[in-house]
Amino acid sequence: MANEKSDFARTVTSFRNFVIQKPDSQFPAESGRYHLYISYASPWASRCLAILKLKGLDKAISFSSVQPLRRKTKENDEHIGWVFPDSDTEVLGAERDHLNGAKSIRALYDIANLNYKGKYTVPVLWDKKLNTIVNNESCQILRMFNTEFNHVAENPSLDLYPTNLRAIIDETNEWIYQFASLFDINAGRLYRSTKLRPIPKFHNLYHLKAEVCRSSLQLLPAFLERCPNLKNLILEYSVTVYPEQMDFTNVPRCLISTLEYVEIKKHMIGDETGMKLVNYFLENSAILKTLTLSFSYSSSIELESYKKLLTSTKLSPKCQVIIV
Ligand SMILES: N[C@@H](CCC(=O)N[C@@H](CS)C(=O)NCC(=O)O)C(=O)O
Repeated sequence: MANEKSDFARTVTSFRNFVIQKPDSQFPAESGRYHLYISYASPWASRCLAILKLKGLDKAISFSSVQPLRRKTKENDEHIGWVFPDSDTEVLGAERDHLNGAKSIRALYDIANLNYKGKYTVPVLWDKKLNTIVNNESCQILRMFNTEFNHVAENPSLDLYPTNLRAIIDETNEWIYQFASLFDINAGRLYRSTKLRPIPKFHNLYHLKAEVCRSSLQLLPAFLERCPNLKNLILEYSVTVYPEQMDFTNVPRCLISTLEYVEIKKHMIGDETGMKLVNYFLENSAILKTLTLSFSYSSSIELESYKKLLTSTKLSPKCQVIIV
């Protein structure tokens, strides 16, 4: 047995317990026992709320949201994180923490484990009985909501993780994590990961708004190839790539058969990449109806060169170029 003095406090970086439908388990699936803390500004937390609603678990599992903007969580350090408002009326959709009286999500993690050393993230699935965090990983919370609360769900037969689709759901989920970390952590990761594994196919993706950076711009044709039904594309970019680094010889299927609207929002002055991108869409999109270009800043010379596009050759004869 470990000696109390030498036994060091292990650091905790995540909570990965499972609610299961067994009355004698540590976290049994009981109605009214669990609370989901979310932020409407978090996609990970919002997907848990979506499943809670779709399964009809509103009466069985309560939920509340923090304020949408993160703020300082303690006087004596610089940490910025999710905070609760001081009243239920000051921020639309956000409420005070009626369960624990916490001022921040960080304070909830402190209640659950003072040795916690990870990030203070949402979603958090909270056990009101044991006063602790059950799980803070959205993907696992989704699985619990899908299967473990069916005896109290209004839509118990709705299976959002059916056996025949599990492989593709898991693959897409994995990819979305990598894609999200492109913006959060490291742009190179997505680029590398697409070299290791194929990009999943997004059959039902009709509208896409993407902020592109250096490596994701290089990946654009390969990504569009996996969106066979894309109709509407908005691209916003604020970095420039050497035009010769962009290989736009590949023409994805959506350009030939479904893409009707493209909008390019550009925040750079005098870069050739933007022009190359615009030409790529004009020369290769067979049924394009409108290509809109908007600039944050632009020189008059540059604007003139873009205006030439109004009369240049387009694959789609009906395509209108709009410069705003
Ligand atoms: N693996 C987690 C990621 C959750 C996550 O990163 N949440 C973000 C909001 S989208 C967060 O709460 N970040 C707080 C912070 O970084 O301080 C999940 O999917 O549940």
